[in-house]
Amino acid sequence: MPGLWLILLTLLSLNIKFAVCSLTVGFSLSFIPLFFNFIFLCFDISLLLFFEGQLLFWATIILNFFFSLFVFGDLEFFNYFNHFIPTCSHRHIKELFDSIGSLKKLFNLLYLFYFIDLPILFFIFYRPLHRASRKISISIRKVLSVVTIWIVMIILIIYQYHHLKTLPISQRSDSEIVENNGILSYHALDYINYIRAQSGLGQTVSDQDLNLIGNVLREKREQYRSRRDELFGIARGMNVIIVLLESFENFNLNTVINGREITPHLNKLLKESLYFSNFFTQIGPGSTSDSEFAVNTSLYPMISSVIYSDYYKNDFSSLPRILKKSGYHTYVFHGNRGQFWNRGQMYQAQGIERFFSGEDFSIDEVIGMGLSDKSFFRQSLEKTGQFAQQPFYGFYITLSTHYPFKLPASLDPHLDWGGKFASTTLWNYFTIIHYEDEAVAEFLEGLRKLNLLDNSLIVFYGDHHIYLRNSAKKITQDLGLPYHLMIKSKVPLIIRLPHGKFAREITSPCGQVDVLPTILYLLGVENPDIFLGTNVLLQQPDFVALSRFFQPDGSFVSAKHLYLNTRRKLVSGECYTLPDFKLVDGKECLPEYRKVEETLQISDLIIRGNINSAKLKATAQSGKSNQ
Ligand code: GP9
Ligand code: MN
Repeated sequence: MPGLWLILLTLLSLNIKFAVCSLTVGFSLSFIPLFFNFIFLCFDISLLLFFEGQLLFWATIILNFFFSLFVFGDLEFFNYFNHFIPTCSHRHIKELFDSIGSLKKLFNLLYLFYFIDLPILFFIFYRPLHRASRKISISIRKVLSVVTIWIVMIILIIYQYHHLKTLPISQRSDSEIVENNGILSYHALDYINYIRAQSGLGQTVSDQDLNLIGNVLREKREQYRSRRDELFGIARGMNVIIVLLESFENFNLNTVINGREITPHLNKLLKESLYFSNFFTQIGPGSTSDSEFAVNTSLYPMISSVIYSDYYKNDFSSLPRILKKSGYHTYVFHGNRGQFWNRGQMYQAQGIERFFSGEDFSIDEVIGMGLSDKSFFRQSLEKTGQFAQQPFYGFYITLSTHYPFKLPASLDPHLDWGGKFASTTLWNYFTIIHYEDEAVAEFLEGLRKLNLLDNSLIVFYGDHHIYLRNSAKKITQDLGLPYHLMIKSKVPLIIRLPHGKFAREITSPCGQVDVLPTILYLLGVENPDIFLGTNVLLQQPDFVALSRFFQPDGSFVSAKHLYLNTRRKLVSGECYTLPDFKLVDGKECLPEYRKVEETLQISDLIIRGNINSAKLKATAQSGKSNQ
């Protein structure tokens, strides 16, 4: 009897923990998610019925501990990424830790609550159960009960998996799943999607969804083709040089501290470039790699997959592939090891002719995670001069400005004009950004010497903000910037046309998915097929979906609104009017929010279902012949 009590109390306490976890991060609770959580927990706990005595005691305590750890992990993860732990993350622990820097800053003592029942249960049940013999007991009654629970559970998962596909596309986000079906349903469905992706099964996309995808993509194409100005094809046939600036926030540019600029060279570059001053990061759990993905494919990074690892076998229509068709040679340069974010495999699948990774560089000067950017640029230019056949696409990924923002003593310029910022993390960051600014100037000078500066389209963009979650407010206050979450999602996008022609500032809000159509327009590509972004040179995007990993999914900026889906339920999310940042009723953002969710889910389906133009054409054809 004490054994059964222990099982029941464990079941109860775990249900409470999952419910509290949901509430803590802002989901509302209703009967169905609670019920689904209950069934999932019964499913796992049912196996304990076969144990008795000491064995039952220890098995229950251990199971309880692991589930508690799971809830705790979910909460910690949510705290940082606004999302519960996706299945894919176990393969990326190293990358995630490198990104965050340290988990210590996330820890909250209150979360020990999730373990409080363990000593209590231990204290109550240790004696009675320890005296009882330790054994495994199997009876027909127990087997029948367990099998029944498992059947109910399996039916429930299959039902949820299929039911989800019948919902309007805008209501299939992970947050809707957690809200409507509970945390454990989210994990189960995410696990199924992950296994399908890993086994190459992909996802079958219904004809109805395929038609919707086809229509949305057609609209995008028509929008792209409908307007032209003198910039169309201005860089036709030129080299395309893209520089990814690691952890580079937009607020570095034009910031003056005690009369000195942090980025004097980049500020000069802005004056001879198209400068997109309201450009947002849109990364997912794949961090830097996701920014590469968004820029090169104009699809949105996923919320629960590292695309570079899970979908590298897809036929993405990416910038290097498009350019390859017009005779371009394609190269990537990065000073870190080639397998980080599975880049080696992804690039191969993306038609990159040669990936120069850490293994190809002489690591003669180290900053933070690896090769210093000055040395990286110097060696990359040597390789470019030596190997690159023109026209070429070159993607250069920097590294030195990655957390922990520390220059080794030999390279530290000891900038003495920090004033009140001196010896703060922000000043360390600015110091390293100042270093990066010099590195960029040397790179541009190197391009000039190679005669590449004025026969290339040169793009600089930031991959994501710095992960200093709690100090963002202070930073912006100190800098005298109006504090807003918008600030920390903003990164630079700078496009230099030969001889600095057509330089101007473009203030429309835009994001990383908009880079591809914008570049293609400058290169004069007539008819790109799959892309979800907008050519920002001629049109203001309807919305910019903010990073799904750092803001709750569905958050966006548009010309009229900023919507932060902070409390999950749309009505309790924060809808601000722009440019005055006035908080208004969440419902005002509803129509745009639905459009954002629809686009994000379409992007997910394109990736999960490996939808390419051939597939879309085939559906359109079969649709016609069925009519
Ligand atoms: C690693 C570099 C940094 O190679 O691109 O990655 P991050 O941690 O920012 O994703
Ligand atoms: Mn990065």
